Amino acid sequence: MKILVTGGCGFIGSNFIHYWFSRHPSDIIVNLDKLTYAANPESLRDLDNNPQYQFIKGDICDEALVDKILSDGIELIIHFAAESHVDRSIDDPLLFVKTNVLGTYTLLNSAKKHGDLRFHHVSTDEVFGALPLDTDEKFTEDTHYDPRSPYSASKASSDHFVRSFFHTFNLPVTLSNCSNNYGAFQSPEKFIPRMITNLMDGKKIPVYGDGLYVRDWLFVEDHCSAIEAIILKGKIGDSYNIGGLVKDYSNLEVAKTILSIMGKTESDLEFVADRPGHDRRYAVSWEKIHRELNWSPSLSFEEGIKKTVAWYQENEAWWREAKTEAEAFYQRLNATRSK
Ligand code: NAD
Ligand code: TDX
Repeated sequence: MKILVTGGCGFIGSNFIHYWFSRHPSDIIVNLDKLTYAANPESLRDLDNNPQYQFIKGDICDEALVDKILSDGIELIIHFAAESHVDRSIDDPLLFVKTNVLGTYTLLNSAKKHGDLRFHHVSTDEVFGALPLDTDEKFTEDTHYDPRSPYSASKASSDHFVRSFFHTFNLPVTLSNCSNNYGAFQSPEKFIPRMITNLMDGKKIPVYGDGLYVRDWLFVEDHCSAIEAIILKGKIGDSYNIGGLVKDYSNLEVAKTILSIMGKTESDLEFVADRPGHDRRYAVSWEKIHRELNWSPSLSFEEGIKKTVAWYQENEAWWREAKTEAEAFYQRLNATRSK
């Protein structure tokens, strides 16, 4: 099978390409990536001499380029490319509209011209809004959309476009809405790698607000196996929620776990200004994908976080440059937040 992966030089896309080749080595993967600040081509350096792999630098909003790629035998699109950082969406919402909404539309429209092309859209649990802290409630596939940041609004809009192309034009689509991923190759601007790399640099962990925010942590390789299950066995037109093997951990608890693994103390925590519109709690029910496709997450948070800390400790060359860029962004952001 010949597959187009968009955003394959980002965190989840690069993990997915490694995962897919390990399981389907005779498939061909074409990776279309604009190489924004979030990309790191080093994540896929090991594929340089793999004849089954092709990299194309380009923008998913470039319709002529997408048309050309799709006309060359692509049978399946797995769409990861996006602006993905909530803090950046507060800083520059229009960029999120362009890439996440217009970019997804461009891919859909081009796919429609190429007949029976299968389209899998990778989305987020953030489209469902926020849950209160004091309930066991979880997001299901039937939860109403209630996006609250420019990032989640742009992803929600892209989800609606994907479904509209299924209902109106019979494009064979599937969607997945997953929780917060963590693991190797994640940009050091995101919370877990930011904590680890700050501590390695002798700096403190910046905890937004009271730190009592809850995320549903999903090990990235478990996310990849869930996408594989949807591609191989998912029902066309359906959405699947994907979550991790976790209880409700607050950001503060996650920070303390990392402090303990890295032999640090709570004096290395620093409470900083909160994110505007900060969603309080996410929790995802993965009951449907378990029941229908026999998928479950495999790694506990305790195991996954130890593996992740070890990976960042062993791969400083991978993250160093991106760390400098990320902290320059945060310095600029902090100046606006403390006002
Ligand atoms: P990322 O920010 O690490 O990577 C995004 C990649 O997309 C980068 O390589 C970037 O260069 C590329 N890209 C951006 N704009 C592009 C454009 N216009 N054209 C082509 N390529 C472009 O993102 P990620 O964390 O790997 O997330 C991948 C997908 O998963 C996104 O759609 C995101 O919304 C979704 N998601 C992520 C998480 C998470 O925890 N990271 C959770 C739920 C859903
Ligand atoms: O320095 C920090 N301090 C802090 O307390 C950072 C960067 C974050 N946080 C908090 C904010 C969130 O409550 O940690 C939590 C996680 O933050 P992020 O890593 O920025 O992730 P989040 O905003 O939850 O979104 C992520 O998961 C859903 C991804 O970035 C999205 O792409 C995905 O859709």
